[in-house]
Amino acid sequence: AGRKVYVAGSVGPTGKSLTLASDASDPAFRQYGFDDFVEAYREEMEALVRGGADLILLETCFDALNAKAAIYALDLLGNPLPLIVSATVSDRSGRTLTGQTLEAFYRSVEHAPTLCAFGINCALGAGMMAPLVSETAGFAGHAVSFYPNAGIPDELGRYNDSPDAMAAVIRGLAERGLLNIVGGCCGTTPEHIKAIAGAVKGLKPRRWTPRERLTVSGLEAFPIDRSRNFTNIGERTNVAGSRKFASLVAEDNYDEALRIAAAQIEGGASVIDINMDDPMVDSSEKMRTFLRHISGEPAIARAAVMIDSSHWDTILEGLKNTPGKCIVNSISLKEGEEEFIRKARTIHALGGAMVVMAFDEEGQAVTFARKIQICERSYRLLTAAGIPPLDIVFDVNVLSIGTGIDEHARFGVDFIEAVRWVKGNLPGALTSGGISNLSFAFRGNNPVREAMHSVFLYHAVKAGLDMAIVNPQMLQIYDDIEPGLRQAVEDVVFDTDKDATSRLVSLASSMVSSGERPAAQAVEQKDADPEERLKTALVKGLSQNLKEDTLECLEKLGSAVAVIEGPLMSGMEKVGELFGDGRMFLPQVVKSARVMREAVAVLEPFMERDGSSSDKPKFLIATVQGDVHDIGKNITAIVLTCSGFEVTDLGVMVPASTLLDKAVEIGADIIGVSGLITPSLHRMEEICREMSARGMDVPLFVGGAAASAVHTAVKLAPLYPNVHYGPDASASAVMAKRYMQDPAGFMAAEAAQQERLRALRAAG
Ligand code: THG
Repeated sequence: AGRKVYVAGSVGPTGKSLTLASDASDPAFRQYGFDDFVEAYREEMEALVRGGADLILLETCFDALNAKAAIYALDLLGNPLPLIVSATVSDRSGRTLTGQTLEAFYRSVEHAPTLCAFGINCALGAGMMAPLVSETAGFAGHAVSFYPNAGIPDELGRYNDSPDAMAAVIRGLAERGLLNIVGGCCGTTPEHIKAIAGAVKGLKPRRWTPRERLTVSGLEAFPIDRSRNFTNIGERTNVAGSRKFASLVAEDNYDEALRIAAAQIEGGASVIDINMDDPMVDSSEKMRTFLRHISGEPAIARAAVMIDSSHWDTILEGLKNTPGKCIVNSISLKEGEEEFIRKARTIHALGGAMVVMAFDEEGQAVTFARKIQICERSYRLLTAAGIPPLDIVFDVNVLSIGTGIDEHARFGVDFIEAVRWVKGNLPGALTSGGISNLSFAFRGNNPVREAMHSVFLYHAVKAGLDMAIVNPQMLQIYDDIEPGLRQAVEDVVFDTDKDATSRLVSLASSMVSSGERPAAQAVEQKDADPEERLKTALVKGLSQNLKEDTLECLEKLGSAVAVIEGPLMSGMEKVGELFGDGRMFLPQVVKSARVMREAVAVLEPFMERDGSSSDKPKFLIATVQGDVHDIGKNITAIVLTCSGFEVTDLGVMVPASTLLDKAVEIGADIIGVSGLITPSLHRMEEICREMSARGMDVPLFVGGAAASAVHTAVKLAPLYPNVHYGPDASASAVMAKRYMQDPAGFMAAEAAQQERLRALRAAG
């Protein structure tokens, strides 16, 4: 028609997540790894390129780690085509399914060399997504795309946003200059696209500016912005820097190890340095396992990660298991230019920023002159190799001072001056340093070490230091340091005179070592009664005092069942409520379910043992045929198990006949099926028909995003009377309990409720 039309090769998110654990009891297990995804995406994209696509559209992304694998696959193909990355949000929190904010997600993918646009698709319909578009336009250093679905499917699986309604929302956004590319996703028709195209005709596209700073991310984005003070990188999750962390990792005690990470973040760290380089352990395996555990801990996963290792394989393992924008620590010219550039390119292709140490073929730079010479050379090589200056973080080596050795006297001041030089001469590059190295000479004397760190950091930040690896518990406010000590430290840092060190040493020996200050306390809730404490633990996903609180509830309430049905169920109900409101997001829900499981494990020995486990009611669960979504189903299975059911999980894409045969075989008391996509509603109808045909009377619970109370009442119940809608995992567990206690009462109440819905529906 005389128009230029481009064809995008669509690459989907797949039905699997690299970030979320598929088995909540084994947070480090993944069915597939990063390399499997890279291989699958490479094959798919290569075919699209060969087939003549003009660009690649990586769409409906719900997991940034999946997206990073796709971006890396495109890189392996030589980045032959422009790329659009389109994320999707899964609930009203406005986050991806894995819990990332849209900006955190964008920071994970903005490194893609041929990225030409970033945006959102699918999801909640144009109206509910409009605020997310304006949010995206606020941070994206690329063009912004937006192609929503025609609203959320209604109870009968229909998309109801009209072409005009959609076009009006999109026009409103385009008029505000927020959009570059528009279109329609699920449920839109040629009429919708026509209306949208007409509505934006003649409007000016959004203008954008390339990024000006490094922004790292975990579940949230953290700009490295000196106007907001330096970025605090927690040092305690380092096996080489903490005996305690080292022994926890060696024992695979990840619960406690995670607590150390959490304490860093509570103490102010927005990035945590993770180092597993213990010669006695497999550091790649530990890196992978620890990072995967972090993915299941929203309070820790919110922070960004610094992957600290001197083993290249461990660095790669770290990059392949980090959903956010991370920083690799470190590379250097130690092994020559070729290795240096090769590693830098790979880190960049995998989405990491990188710490570059002031090392070269000759060794570590200790003088000001050598530090700046190596940084200058590194910068030149890296930028020529296509590494963005904003992803380069120079570390000009914090070395120990106050050692009494003359050659060490200028180490402090040379670091500070080299930082100033880098910031003044290497545009865009950032600076970092490991502050605790400074005070090794005063090991065992924490008050002096704290004062040294605080004074040094104060001056280094003034000179331009962007970030520092610190122990947040060993920092003081500069002005609060006792003036005599502060002066003595300052004299050593700036090497004011020959006697500076001996003055500090004699001051130090007159001070009593105080030992490490206690770590930040877990939420204090001593006053609350034990039920309240248990409920809070569940809602917040905290397991610190879980055992004590559970046992106290047991004593107070008299039986394990009373504890499960009381505080634990009411906690799960609260979780369901918060999730429904968008005030909690999925990884937090999984965390809560895990706490529930732990609490039940504590109660298990106290459960009436007068029968075997076969006395437990049997719940058969599956995702329906044609649907691969199982996250909600898995949570439901966990919650049910924790509520005393024996759960048989048939997995995903389960045909009606397989499901019902199994139900008969095991004598299921309840069957539960789940589905996220609209066609799953038809599969549920089919199951109902089949159950009637077989003359079954087992209750069928339906759930998942596709299901609804109205669809169940209007479409399913006429096919099979004993079908019930479960709005979420905790509600389903509560319903299952109610049914088991009083089947007739439950069914009567449900039937009345469904009748009301049908009457309302019939009345329009
Ligand atoms: N630059 C970069 N990375 C680094 C460093 C750096 N990573 C490692 C290190 N230096 C920064 N991390 C630490 C961690 C702990 C300590 C010092 C630096 C430390 N540990 C105590 C000690 O050894 O006395 C505590 C020991 C314990 O608790 O067992 O001081 O410079 N890029």
